[in-house]
Amino acid sequence: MSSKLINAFMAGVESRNPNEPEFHQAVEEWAEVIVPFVAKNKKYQGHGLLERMTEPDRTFQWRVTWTDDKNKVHVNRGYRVQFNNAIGPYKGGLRFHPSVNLSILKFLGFEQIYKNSLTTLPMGGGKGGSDFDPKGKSDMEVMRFCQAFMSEMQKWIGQDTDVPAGDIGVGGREIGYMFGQYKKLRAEHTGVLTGKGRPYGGSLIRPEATGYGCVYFMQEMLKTKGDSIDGKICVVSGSGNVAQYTAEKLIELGGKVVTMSDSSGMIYDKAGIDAKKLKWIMNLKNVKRGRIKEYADKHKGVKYVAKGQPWTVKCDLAFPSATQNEIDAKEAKLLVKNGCIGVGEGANMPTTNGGIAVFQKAKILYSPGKASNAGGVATSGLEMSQNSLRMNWSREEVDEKLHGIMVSIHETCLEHGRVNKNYVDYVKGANIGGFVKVADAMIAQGII
Ligand code: NDP
Ligand code: 2IT
Repeated sequence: MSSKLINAFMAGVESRNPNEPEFHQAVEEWAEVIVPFVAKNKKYQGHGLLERMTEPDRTFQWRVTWTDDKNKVHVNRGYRVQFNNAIGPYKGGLRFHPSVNLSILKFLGFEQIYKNSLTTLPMGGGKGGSDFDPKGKSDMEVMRFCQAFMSEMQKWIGQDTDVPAGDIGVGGREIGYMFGQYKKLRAEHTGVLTGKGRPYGGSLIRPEATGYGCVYFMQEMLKTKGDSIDGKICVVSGSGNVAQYTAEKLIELGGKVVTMSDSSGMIYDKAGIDAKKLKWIMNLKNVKRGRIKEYADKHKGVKYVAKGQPWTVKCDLAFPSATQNEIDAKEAKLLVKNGCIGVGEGANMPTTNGGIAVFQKAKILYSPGKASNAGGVATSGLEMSQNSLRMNWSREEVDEKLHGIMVSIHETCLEHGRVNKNYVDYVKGANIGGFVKVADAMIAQGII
């Protein structure tokens, strides 16, 4: 019965949104839990909730024209998907990557609705970005692109309307340039973006938050088994913002991080990437904007595998922290076979639905990104609070709040996802936990 309802619902989503495979995938993972949940709960029937929840409130697409250092004219596409503002202003990152298209931004915006709901803070869901590739561009080229992008986007965002932040290819540098352009055009200094630099309204711990939060969530999952991070061999993918701070917190808690990667390949450091080596990586990636291969050239006993992924390496814990669909069923099976007991998703949708099924069948600790990587947007919410209060909180205060939020998300997952004494279905827990608040708000606000 359930599978008939799910298939009928998915057929509708697919026919209304042709050629959007990533969006279909994200909705399917959610629908497998939510369609049966709604079938059992009369309260959520008869409001067209699921159809409304899978249709963005509105989507903007525009031309971004900019000139490079040689005065050559370039044209890119800009997007902002304002998906759902039932519980607060639209909130979610901007991704600058050549692969960006509407399907990818709709999947990200859709997941953001439920992630933001799980944080306990009043934030709706949105996402945006561009097919612009910041790699290999000078600072001035990135600045001109960001200014051109914001010149158009500023029409639709605002501190009480829609508050973008970073994602792949958008970090402190890009947020700074976009904030400057917004401020110039609107003549207002407000918290319209998060992930800002500290001197102009940014929050301490925001750069660290996604990675730290993901590790805090893994700590909670391990606690349900009476276990901890200490002594665990950890594989991390990616070497950007999320990967770096995931590695930092793991090392601090006694984990041994043996891999990192980028889109060209992966490094395997059997001795472990310690705090000093991680600092070197942070300088390589954030200041020099180099490639992870250079780590293997510089450090002894390190293997570099071109096009390689960390999932072939024997580990206790895996932290996919690069991009979507990094782990499919084959890779998930390999991780399980090699003894992996926990997977914490720092990235958004890094595991395919086939891969998730493998983890669930093996009954290992597996949490979807919408729960485990929510620390980033949660701390963005804390940045918004500080901006509204016109105050700055200390590092300790923000970190404590972030930690408390991750513990609370975990509790929500237990409340809705506990199957028996020994097993928690975090996919079920996160999806239902995120859904109820948004659904209740939508029902209360009428058919709009
Ligand atoms: P960054 O741009 O800082 O880093 C991205 C990393 O992933 C880089 O190492 C990059 O390698 C690698 N990568 C990107 N695309 C691909 C690809 N197609 N194949 C292989 N590797 C790839 O981004 P973030 O660290 O911010 O984001 C990483 C993930 O975390 C994303 O899924 C993002 O949506 C998610 N996330 C981010 C949050 C945040 O606060 N920043 C919050 C929650 C989730 P290369 O340099 O070669 O491109
Ligand atoms: O996917 C995400 O949660 C983010 N990229 C962070 C969004 C935000 O608004 O901080």
